[in-house]
Amino acid sequence: MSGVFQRLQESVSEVKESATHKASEVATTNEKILDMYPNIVNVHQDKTMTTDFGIKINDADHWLKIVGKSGHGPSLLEDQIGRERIHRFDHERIPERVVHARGVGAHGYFKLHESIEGLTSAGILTDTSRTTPVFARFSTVAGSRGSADTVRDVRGFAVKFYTDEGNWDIVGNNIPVFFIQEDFKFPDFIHAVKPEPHNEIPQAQSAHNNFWDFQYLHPEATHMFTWAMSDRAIPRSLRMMQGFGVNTFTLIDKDGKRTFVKFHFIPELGVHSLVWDEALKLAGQDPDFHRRDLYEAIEAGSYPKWKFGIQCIADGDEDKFEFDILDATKVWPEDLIPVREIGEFVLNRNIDEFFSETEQVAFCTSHVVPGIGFSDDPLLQGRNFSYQDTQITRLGPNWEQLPINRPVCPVMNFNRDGAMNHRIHKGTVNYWPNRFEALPPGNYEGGRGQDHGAYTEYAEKIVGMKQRLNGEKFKEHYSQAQLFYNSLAPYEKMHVEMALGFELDHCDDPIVYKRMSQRLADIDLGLAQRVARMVGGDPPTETTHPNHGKKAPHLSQTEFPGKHTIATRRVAMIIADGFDLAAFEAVRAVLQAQGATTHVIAPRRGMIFPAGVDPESGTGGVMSDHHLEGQRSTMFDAIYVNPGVQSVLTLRGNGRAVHWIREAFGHLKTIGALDDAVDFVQQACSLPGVTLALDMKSDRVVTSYGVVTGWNVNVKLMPSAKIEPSETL
Ligand code: HDD
Repeated sequence: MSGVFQRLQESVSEVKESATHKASEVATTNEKILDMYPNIVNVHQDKTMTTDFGIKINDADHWLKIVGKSGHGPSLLEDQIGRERIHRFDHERIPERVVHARGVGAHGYFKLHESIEGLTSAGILTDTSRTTPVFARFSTVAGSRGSADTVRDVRGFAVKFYTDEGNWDIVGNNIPVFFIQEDFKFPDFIHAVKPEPHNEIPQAQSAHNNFWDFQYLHPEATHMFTWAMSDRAIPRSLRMMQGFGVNTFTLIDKDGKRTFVKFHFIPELGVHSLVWDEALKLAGQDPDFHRRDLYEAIEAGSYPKWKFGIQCIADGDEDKFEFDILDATKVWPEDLIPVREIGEFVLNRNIDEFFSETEQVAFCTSHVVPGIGFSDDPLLQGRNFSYQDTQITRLGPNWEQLPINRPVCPVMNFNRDGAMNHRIHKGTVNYWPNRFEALPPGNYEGGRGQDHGAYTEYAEKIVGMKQRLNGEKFKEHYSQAQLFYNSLAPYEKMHVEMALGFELDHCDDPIVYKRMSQRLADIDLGLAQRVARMVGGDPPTETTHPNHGKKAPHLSQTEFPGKHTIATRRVAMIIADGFDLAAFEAVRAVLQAQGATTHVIAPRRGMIFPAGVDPESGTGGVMSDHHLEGQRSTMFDAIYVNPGVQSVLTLRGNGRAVHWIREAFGHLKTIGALDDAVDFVQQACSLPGVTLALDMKSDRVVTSYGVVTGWNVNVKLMPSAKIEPSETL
């Protein structure tokens, strides 16, 4: 036995070593990663294949058969090794999440910069010396697990904080409001947005009759669908989205005082979006665009970072606002209730295995730690019920024991058994109270009450009638939809209009698009008229809810430009044989020095020879990463066309090269060019009605950062890090 024991010990330390052999892995190992070590199996080191019950296998390729003369023969059911393989495979799938099925996750940490001791007793929000491990999962909502990343949809933004006092989950979105006010309507809402029941069409899209029928029949959804039609629903990167807890929670201080709170994550890189045409194309060209982007950024050490902020309303002030602060279809405008930034959240480690981490991670809004509580927000109340329940279907009753879900602090209670229980409880009793406990019931060691660090509900006296209704202010649905629309930049408004035009065009039932054309008048009459004309609705001439004309800061994403940086942006450098090597190397050095990733694109993949180098020599060239047909401009933030007489001549005659430039121009991307390539770029972009203002000299290099959000505007390329949308066409 001692030999077996020794082998086990060795294998644990082997795993520890191998799992940390990369410097980046050592640097990013935290308490949660260490907690998961005993479960990590290193497939590349364990060369001996065994069955699940541990015996070594002598042939991992063939079923046991009775082999006749010809080498054929029936397979034998007695082959327990073969049976195990196939049976195990037959049961690999678990139900995908009923919503948010497609997602991607990563590990990281949370660091508090400013204690909010006056508001909460939560250790994670008061102890600035702590670094708390986190796991985040970003997702789309409507699509299946295999759907595309860049669809128009809300993005889930779920963060699990493994605190010293237990797990705290913020299960938020990248949009601060929601479609419905009560969880009661959630099943109807999700049925309406998912593919239609008779033919399961369309996948991962809201552009269909049922979704818009639901939107019309639920005026409370108006604010949220305006956000969902904005650029927020087509993010450039998951690293460039805001996160919102959406629901109203509470903070409870050590004396039991309560404060209403909303949680915010603000990305260091700013909020940026794709343009719709790009998003559509990317869905086919690279369905994993966002997943890949996150993975690559973390691998490259460009760790995505968000500031963590709170908005607070004191207990007693909740009725001072036009809106109900517990209504999840309303924002708390930041000019009224500013966001206080108190910490940061960083993702610095990729997962080791998708299924066991990203697929098995499970969040619950009801998972809060002492010092954080709920509110009577009816949507939150229902969510608190739903998440725990859905995890039982998806993962089984012991889902909280799974490595990715278990807390890093001790767990002790008398919950027992159930499928796939992994804990082995030592002791002769499994009930409470029991004869071994010295303390009277309710005073289990550690005890109750804040003094012992236990979770204590806020004591609130409630007197009321049992009824199915919400507060009066829940009945107002259009004021904040107007506020949001009014606060957008002109091109953002245009995008909302185009998005509505696209979506309603996909509805073929006139009841749906005609009614919706009327509803839009409750946001803005002009918007409703323009959309109605596009989609075949009857342009409304009046509205019962005229636009109040008010605006609020921080609703437009242009308010969140983030760090003005080219870092982590993808730049395609286009060359062909005969290119100017000196220019190429100079530009590449500048781009890389600023943290951009450069990708060489040429008519073929392989060595591309600069001017003056004989291709026959087979050396002295630059290896291209891709050929022009293998990738598309949509996959890059900017393109740069390198000079060189022969190179430019070749590219001019290459339809795909011209398409790259035109498409990038149409998507308002930075296009850099030098010398003779400038003329080529200008000509390629001289589409009817479009003029390209290129302000570049050969001695200056464009180092602008990637995408601006806009459509049909002229782009002026500046030699400095700046892009200016000029007049709209
Ligand atoms: Fe939900 C998953 C966010 C309302 C029921 N939700 C889920 C996820 C996110 C959100 C990010 C994915 C978590 C993950 O990555 O595993 N949901 C929200 C937000 C809402 C919201 C921001 C509004 C404020 N959700 C909501 C309601 C209900 C649910 C009203 C039901 C009453 N949500 C679920 C669920 C899911 C879920 C069915 C599916 C998978 C899961 O929980 O773990 O329980």
